[in-house]
Amino acid sequence: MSAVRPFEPAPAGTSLPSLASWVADVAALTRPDRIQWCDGSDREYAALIASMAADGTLLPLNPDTHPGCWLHRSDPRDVARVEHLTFVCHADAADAGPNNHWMAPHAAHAKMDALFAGCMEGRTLYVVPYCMGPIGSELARCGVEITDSPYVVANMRLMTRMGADALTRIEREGGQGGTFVRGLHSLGELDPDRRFIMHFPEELAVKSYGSGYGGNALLGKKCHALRLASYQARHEGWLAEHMLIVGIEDPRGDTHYIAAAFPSACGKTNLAMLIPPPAYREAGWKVWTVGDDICWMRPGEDGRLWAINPEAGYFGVAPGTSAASNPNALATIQRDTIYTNVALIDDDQPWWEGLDDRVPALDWQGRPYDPANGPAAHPNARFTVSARQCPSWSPRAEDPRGVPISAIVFGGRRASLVPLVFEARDWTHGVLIGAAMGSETTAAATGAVGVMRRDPMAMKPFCGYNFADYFAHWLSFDTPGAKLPKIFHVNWFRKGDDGTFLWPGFGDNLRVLEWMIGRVDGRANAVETPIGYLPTDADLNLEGIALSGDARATLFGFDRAGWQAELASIGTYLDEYGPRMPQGLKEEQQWIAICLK
Ligand code: GTP
Ligand code: SPV
Ligand code: MN
Repeated sequence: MSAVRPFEPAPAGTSLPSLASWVADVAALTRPDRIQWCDGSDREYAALIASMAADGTLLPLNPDTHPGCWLHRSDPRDVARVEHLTFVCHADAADAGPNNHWMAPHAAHAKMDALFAGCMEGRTLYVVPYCMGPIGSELARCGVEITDSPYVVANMRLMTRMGADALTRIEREGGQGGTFVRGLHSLGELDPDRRFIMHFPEELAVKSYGSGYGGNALLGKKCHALRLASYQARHEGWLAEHMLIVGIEDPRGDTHYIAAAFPSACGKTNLAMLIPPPAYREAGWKVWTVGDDICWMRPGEDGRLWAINPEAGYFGVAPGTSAASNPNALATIQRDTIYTNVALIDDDQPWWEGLDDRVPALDWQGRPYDPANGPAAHPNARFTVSARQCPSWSPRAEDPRGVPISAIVFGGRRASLVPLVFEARDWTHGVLIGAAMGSETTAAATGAVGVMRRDPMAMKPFCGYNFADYFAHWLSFDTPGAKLPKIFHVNWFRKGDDGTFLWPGFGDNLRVLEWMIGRVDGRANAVETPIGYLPTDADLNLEGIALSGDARATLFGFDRAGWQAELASIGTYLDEYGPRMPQGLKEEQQWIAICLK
């Protein structure tokens, strides 16, 4: 690596007094050696990368195969979100709900400020202004992250609209009495015992200490765009959701936009970048990626829900990404990508389980690869990359109005019971289907993997307030003028007796989306059951895929006894929220339970 070139930061400071005084207060507490206001320029990014390459934070990857790509090895104790250390600090504990860890705001501030005291000595304090959503969009919201991690700054540059334009918007809105989210982050000592992610929804603030990883540290993502935004959205009449947004263009040239909520590491990035099966491609089907993780949507004047992707990049799961499963993602990450915790081939190419059958030389910790140490890449190894590099990137991702949503899809990892796809009878039923979502846990958060838990709307780790109030907010969209999307539930992860997935998934998921669009347009058939409308295997185009009779029966079947037990379990879950749970949702659950008798 060449020597670090000296870099002159952009003229420091801001014309917004509230921002200037917050930065000054944080600097007085954390005592950094220097302060750098980030402008988001290429030059600034290049200088950050060069300094991290010089100190070993980033390792160069093979420049012939992966130009502009870098590897970061995180602290081995810091590899995923930490739900047990994540708190939502409302003044009233009941507002956080049983779905969140809670701490009183004054106690949380005191705890965090003690950790932050002097923590940036010898370090640079970076001020990172960012915008979530297209800069000119009324749906977009801004924030400022203060961090002492150059890795976080570089990732924020890829994941958000970061820099001078965002600062200009923050200053303009601030001058008119507007607010911005204040996120304070420090790597601290990367000690799991001194690690907390604290949210203060009523103050639009986040304090995160002791982790440099993903959703713990890139505060625009889960902390702002989901936990704080969901709370803001409730008060302002919109929705902030853990959903991908994908446009499906049919051979006539009509595009339907679909938003889908799957829990972490359950297939959002893959569905958002789907490549149609060959026969669909030849017929003229196209897929457009608007977003792969987060969706902000609100009712438009026409009564439909209009959605933006607040992010500008992907922080995607590497393991499992291959030329067969997700060629669009693989093409996206050939250049200008930061890889975290992947393995290396002997010529410094990145590698992970499921990529291909080459043999890795070094594992994610930089040790010579030995299968006895576990997988070569960490199961939550990730890539960070600008969304625009994706071959299926939709230019509508920059549309300040967003895109109109035709269908909302919920889904989880369910080895048993739950069929491939079914449709809600109406909005209230759809909200119940979302509220009742279950899924097996994944490596995206620390803790046991493969444990079935309720993960309503894929928001269990991300809803910034009481789920009972959140479900009530969802129900409130069903107003007389509303033209709401149809709601569906999918399960790509149903297993057969031999433990293998019954459904081929990935590109073939388009067959299921085609049926949904047919339902939205009133063309496709379904059978009514107590759990909703189910297609038969004849209602989907299954041409060209091998599915045994048993697999068909399981994927399109309806197990009455199994669902009776499931509805009882859903009822118990809703009751955990006490009288705050909307009556309409409980009545819906009780009605379905009766129909199943
Ligand atoms: P987060 O970024 O954590 O929110 O995850 P995500 O929801 O975007 O999940 P992603 O698309 O990255 O998929 C996670 C894992 O699920 C990868 O290992 C994929 O290969 C696998 N996967 C995705 N879609 C399918 C599918 O249709 N079928 C099967 N069997 N596996 C899938
Ligand atoms: C998730 O866990 O849902 C992610 C990755 O998208 S992280 O940014 O770490 O939250
Ligand atoms: Mn996610």
